Amino acid sequence: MTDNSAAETRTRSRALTEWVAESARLTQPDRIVWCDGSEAERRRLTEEAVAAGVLIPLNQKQRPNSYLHRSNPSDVARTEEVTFICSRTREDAGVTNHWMTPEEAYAKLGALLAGSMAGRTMYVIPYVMGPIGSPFAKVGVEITDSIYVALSMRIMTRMGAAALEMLGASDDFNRGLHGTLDLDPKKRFICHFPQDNTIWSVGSGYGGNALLSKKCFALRIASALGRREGWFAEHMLIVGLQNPAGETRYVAAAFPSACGKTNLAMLMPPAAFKGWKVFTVGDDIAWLRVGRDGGLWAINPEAGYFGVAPGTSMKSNPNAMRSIEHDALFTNVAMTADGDIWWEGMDVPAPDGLSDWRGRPWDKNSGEKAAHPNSRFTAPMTNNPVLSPAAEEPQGVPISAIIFGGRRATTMPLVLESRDWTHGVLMGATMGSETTAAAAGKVGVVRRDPMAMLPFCGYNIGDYLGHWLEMRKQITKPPRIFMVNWFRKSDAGEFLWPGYGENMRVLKWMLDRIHGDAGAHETPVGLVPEPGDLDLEGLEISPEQLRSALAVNTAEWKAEVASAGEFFDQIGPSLPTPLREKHRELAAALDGKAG
Ligand code: OXD
Ligand code: MN
Repeated sequence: MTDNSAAETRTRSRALTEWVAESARLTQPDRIVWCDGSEAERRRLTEEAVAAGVLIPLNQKQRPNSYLHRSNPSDVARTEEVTFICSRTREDAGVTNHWMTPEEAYAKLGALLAGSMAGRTMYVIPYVMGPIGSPFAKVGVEITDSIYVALSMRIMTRMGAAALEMLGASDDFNRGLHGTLDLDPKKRFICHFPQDNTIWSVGSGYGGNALLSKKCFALRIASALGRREGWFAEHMLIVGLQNPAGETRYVAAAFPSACGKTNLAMLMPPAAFKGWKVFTVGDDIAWLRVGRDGGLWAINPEAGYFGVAPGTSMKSNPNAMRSIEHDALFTNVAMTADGDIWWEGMDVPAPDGLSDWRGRPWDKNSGEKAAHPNSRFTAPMTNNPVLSPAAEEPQGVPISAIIFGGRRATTMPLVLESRDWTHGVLMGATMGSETTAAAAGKVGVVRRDPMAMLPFCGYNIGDYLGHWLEMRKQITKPPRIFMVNWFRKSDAGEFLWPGYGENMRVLKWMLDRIHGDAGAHETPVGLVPEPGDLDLEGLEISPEQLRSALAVNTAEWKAEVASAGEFFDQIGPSLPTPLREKHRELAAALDGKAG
């Protein structure tokens, strides 16, 4: 076994050196490479990945430094069925998580990992989540035998020497061990040990399963750390909205996977919104803490975007398209004959000679998609032309509003304002959304997805909701909480609201509710704008269509509240009493009885 011990000796953390040695004893790699995050290293690893067929160079004139990766066709999305929270008791994991005892998980995955890196290279990837030096930031180290993971982690995190520097001699870092094995789905397990700040993931190379910084650390483990330490780790984008007077307000918004978080985070305001600017702080994950002013402050712990490719176009998200012009990795998209990328919804017709996501010649008439529906781009946030100057701000940005949103064809109005914090938490807790291709399984089924955290909460969901209520005691200046739905459809099955950049109109209404004098009317389920309360300048939408988008239909809501009640029953005794009570009040209000 060889290693580049020059980098290793740069760490002063004995705990890290010992853990790497222990992992190597278990997995038996031929070589150990400590990643330093340098440009020279990126070039070297990229050359190796190309030589091994893991990366395919794209047309370097059209897309400099950009590469395509084709995954194993059985490994294209997160696999929630084999994702486990290995807390000490089943109760600690709660009913929404799969649970395995820590002993069983370590033994089972240990047996799979034993000797699994023989003939392979082990990459040791130290990384920081959050701006370096920020009081929010945390160090993780991922050990992996995947060169694709190593190169992706360089884009998605602040990786390398700076992380070792921040760690110093400390033993306080997340330990993520990832083994690709032979990608047999039967040997695929993603196990989280919150009490040990540890993740073991085997049998998958897919981003959400294998880039352990992202869903595994920054959400599942971090949510459990946040509960212990008094902060939140959330599945939220963070966006700054600057008005023509130059004032910037920030909102954080939780949506389930593949529901347009990246689009909202990079939104282009409509032409009529002269002087407005939008800045991206983050597109997927927010870590939020209570500031000295009693408000909530947020950072984006990541340094790059792992966005859903299909549907991304110059029309839907020009800033994302610019973010992937160079230095980007693409996974499972289609490739054109001249070595560029293509996917459905790119708004350019499919050229002749396309290879599909598996590398086969694509037949337009086959009825099959050329790009996988969960194909992705990975790009550094510094590529984003509207990256917020505050993205590196160690104290984060102050949050004026929290938004929850699902993908719902019916029931949920375009926007709904909560009456108070507990009502807002109830909205988030009972949020429903149709499933998407981001996770393996059936697409389009409505499931309850509290705060868009159903697949990402690292502990008992009832305790998680309790943490949201409990934190209110410290948040003396709470952000206002809203619910949105960009996806409501007419009886004829057409979207009622144009979405994308036009969503700015809804965001502006929220800011005007908080800081100005925008109107709203009371409904049993919350406050809703009248059509005239929204700034509709330059938007062609019929009054009936807008009324349908904003409508609160009592029959639909009774069914919604009943379904949310069933979900609350499943959570059982850990569900906080104030949420049960609020839910009962809501049901009574819909029945026309005083709450
Ligand atoms: C993601 C997801 O990749 O939510 O961000 O699945
Ligand atoms: Mn996500």
